[in-house]
Amino acid sequence: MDKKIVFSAVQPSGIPTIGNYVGSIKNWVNMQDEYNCIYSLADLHTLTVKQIPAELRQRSYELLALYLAAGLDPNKSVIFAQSHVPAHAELTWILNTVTYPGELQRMTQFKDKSSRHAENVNMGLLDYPVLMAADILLYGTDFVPVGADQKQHLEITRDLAIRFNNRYSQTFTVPEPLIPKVGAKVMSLQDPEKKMSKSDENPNAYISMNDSTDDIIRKFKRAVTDSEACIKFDEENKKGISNLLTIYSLFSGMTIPEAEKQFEGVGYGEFKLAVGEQVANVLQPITAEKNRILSDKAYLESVLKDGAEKANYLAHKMMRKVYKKVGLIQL
Ligand code: AQP
Repeated sequence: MDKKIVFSAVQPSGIPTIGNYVGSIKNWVNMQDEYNCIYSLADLHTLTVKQIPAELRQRSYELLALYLAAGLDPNKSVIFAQSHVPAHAELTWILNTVTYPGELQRMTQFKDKSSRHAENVNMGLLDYPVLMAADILLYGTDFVPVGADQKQHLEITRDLAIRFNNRYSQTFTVPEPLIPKVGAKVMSLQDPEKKMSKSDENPNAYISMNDSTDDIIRKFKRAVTDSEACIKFDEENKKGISNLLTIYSLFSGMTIPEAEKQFEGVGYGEFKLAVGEQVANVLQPITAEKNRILSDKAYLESVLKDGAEKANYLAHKMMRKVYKKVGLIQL
């Protein structure tokens, strides 16, 4: 039987956080043998928020180096930049013709980002989910490993696929999200009501995949918790501590009950230090490997070139089918 297809992407909108890592990239690595995996740098999506061009370019190399350091293998998976495959923008246009503005205006991310970037509420920000739907549908994707924040965008992707198929006959596979049971939503260290985001204005709110051991430990020491002095998982009443327990469990391989047991009777200060040290121990070799790969631009560009070739081949095939279905002349 043919392997199922997996697609996912991260935006080079900042240095990825441990949220991006455990919510998505880490899980991608384990899927490479079982599935045909296609992993992208969502650089076109990143333009929906104002960027400094030179920084965006550098962060794109950084993100690619991180993919490789984390264990993505260009011999097993297609790894490419979205902007190197014009079909992503082409399919977005076609899907726009079956999308209603009201359904985009209702998206939580759109509401959140337009309030955070009130000076730049652009069409791209509104259309973000349609470009994401195009990313996914172009490759006949079966599964999309993402964090919980992207669930709503996956739902609209499914709606658009079904709507297009109903109007023009069966064309797109309707994809399923794969959301991890633990780590689907790592919360901010400064406001545990909010998810951890790489573009947060306050660098103490997130642990980036570039942070030094000292930074990591300092940020965990400052993490907002509560005054109860009891290390117990309770997402309703103890959001900060529950978030730290989740992070500890993800980086130590322990279950949450095992971690609770380990820290029974321990003070918050000691607990936060242990979480920081554990995270730093896991990140340190990945960061070192990322920096090593990053110094070899020629290698990074060869990976992108090879990935773009493979992705363009697949995407072009789908676009021919789509253009035919909607009634455009094929030459
Ligand atoms: N806090 C999180 N916990 C678990 N998973 C997360 N993801 C993001 N934040 C968390 C997952 O990471 C993948 C890539 O996300 P993205 O770069 O496409 O955009 P995003 O979801 O908007 O992530 P950020 O970090 O919040 O970026 P900015 O700050 O630029 O908006 C997705 O699978 C996402 O679910």
